[in-house]
Amino acid sequence: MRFYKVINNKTKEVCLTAQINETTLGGINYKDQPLSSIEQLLELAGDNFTDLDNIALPLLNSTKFKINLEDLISSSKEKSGLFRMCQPYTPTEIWAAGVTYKSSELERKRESDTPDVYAKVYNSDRPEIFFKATKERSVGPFDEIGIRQDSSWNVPEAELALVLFNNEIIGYTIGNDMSSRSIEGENPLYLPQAKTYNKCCAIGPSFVTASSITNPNSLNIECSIFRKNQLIFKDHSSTSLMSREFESLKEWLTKSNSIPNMTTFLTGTPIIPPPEFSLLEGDLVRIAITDIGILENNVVKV
Ligand code: DO4
Ligand code: MG
Repeated sequence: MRFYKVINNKTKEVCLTAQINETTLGGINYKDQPLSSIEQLLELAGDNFTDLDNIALPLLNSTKFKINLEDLISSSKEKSGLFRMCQPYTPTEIWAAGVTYKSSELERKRESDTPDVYAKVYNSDRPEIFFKATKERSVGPFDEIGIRQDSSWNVPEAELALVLFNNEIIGYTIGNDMSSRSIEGENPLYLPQAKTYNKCCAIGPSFVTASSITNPNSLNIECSIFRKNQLIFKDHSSTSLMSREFESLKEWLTKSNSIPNMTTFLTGTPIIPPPEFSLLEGDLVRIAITDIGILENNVVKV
């Protein structure tokens, strides 16, 4: 099942919805009250937290609240209308893995004065894992994402993100691991500054349960960038090209490291714009992943 969180702009009420069919979302009600979050649904699920679809289905059947997905996308984008979507849940901590695709390894080696560290990590058992963002540094669909004032070379990174609960992968979303290539390229020890700053990560638009994605290893990832309404970059790839297993990444993240429920784990990017490309303020980044949707954000300097 694919879940979205919807806010009523007037009353500020938040409602958890799930996709009923191609075009329609329905609110999830429990005892005639609307649920406001996936976290509430997980609480209801108790030990059956991996079975969210079956728990949500009867709660969805009795729904009175229905909204057209395209209308919700338009009103969220244009910041008009009664409803808008927001982050599908609260990402308590955001972590990320890097150099998990050959394309990423090749690009890091190109940008760096110390290329061998990237070749080593690509070929090692232990993956590169870094703390990416607190929830306060992350944004949702149609929010602004940041590029740093002190960075001259900035890119989005389109990534499949795992959502973890009780150390298990309970679902997926899209993550944009915004990155400064000039800062990271100067010295790999600057990685935390290249990766973590205000508005450095976008999450959304939906939370999709693990059981409703039959094969997370064959999802298409597409990234497009628009400047003044013109498409200036577009590329696509697939999670099938990843060099590591999602379960294994999760095992490495959780070794000697307790993570809170709803930790979100970005799994690395297969798409990197060419070296001459850098994001500018006002650009629009659109990331699409099969079965999850489209995550769209405008770029601002932070
Ligand atoms: O080593 C730098 C980070 C790599 C990364 O974020 C990625 O491959 O997605
Ligand atoms: Mg990345």
